Amino acid sequence: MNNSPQEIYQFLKADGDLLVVTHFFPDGDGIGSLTAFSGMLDQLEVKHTLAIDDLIPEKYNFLPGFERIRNLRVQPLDELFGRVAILDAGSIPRIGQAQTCIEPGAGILNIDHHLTGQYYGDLNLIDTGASATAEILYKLCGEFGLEIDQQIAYGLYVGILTDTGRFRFTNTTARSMSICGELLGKGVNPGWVTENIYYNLPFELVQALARSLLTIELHHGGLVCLIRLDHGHRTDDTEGFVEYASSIKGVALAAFLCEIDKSLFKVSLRSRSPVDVSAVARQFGGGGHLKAAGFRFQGGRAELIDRLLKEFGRQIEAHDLQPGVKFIDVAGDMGEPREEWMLEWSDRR
Ligand SMILES: [Mn+2]
Repeated sequence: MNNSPQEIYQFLKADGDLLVVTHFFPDGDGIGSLTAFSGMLDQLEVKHTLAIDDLIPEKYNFLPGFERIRNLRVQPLDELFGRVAILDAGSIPRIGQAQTCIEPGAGILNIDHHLTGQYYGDLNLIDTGASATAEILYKLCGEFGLEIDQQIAYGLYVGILTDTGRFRFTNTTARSMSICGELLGKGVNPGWVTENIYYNLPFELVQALARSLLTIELHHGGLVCLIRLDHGHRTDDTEGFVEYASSIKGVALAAFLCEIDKSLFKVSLRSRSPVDVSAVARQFGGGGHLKAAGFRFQGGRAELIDRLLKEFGRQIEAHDLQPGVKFIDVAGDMGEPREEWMLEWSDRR
């Protein structure tokens, strides 16, 4: 189903401007892949435009090439493109309004690593074993014989760093780490990257986290932990809030209830047990992966919590989870990357 590097090369080298996009709620892999790919296209002398239909988090503005990414909500494009490369997006609707910049019958190149990724492109390069889309681009650099310059190196490093949750999710492999080691050799300063992405938080974000932490509560004998961010507080960039709930000793199931508008919730679920939270999310019209999923809910907070706790209760019973039992066998996690840690659906994205 995948196209060869030669076919992709020919597609890229064809005539006409190329539009390069990633998904809305862009994350480090989407943004880093965009800037790295842009560096690759520069070396190939391909004229291109980088665009995202969403706000682009400022914390990534240290990336070489970042300034070339166009936020379509601020600067719409009135041009139609006959060629499009879509990076790190499992389906076309994930690129939002960028779809309106695609000419009918345009050639689409799809490069992605999501397990749920669809082969929607005219050309596809999907590798679900890759920790990040950036990892696929790294391989492509080698196949095209490109030099990994600073812009490419920083973009690829940020993609892998963020999609592996700073090398701690189970999609962290020997391969992803050795690629990052090589990228350090190309001039990436890991301290500088970490400083920008993780230690440069807006004060308001930490205030929101403080408010959120005050809502934390345990249910079902300590097996379930809920955390909220209520309406009126800053709601963007709450990625990671759910982890305060899921990282508590003894917690098997965690949920972060973010009220993004009056009576509209974005809910993130995590499982540290055999419970498949994507099945829970599906009950509410959402989806995701075994260990990380999410959904949107329109309605009152009390109703949401009530329904969620009932559903968690059913799962606890079905799997016979007992308080105080450690569910995750870390030693058994070695080896192949596990798709469920690709947090694609739930928070970002
Ligand atoms: Mn990704």
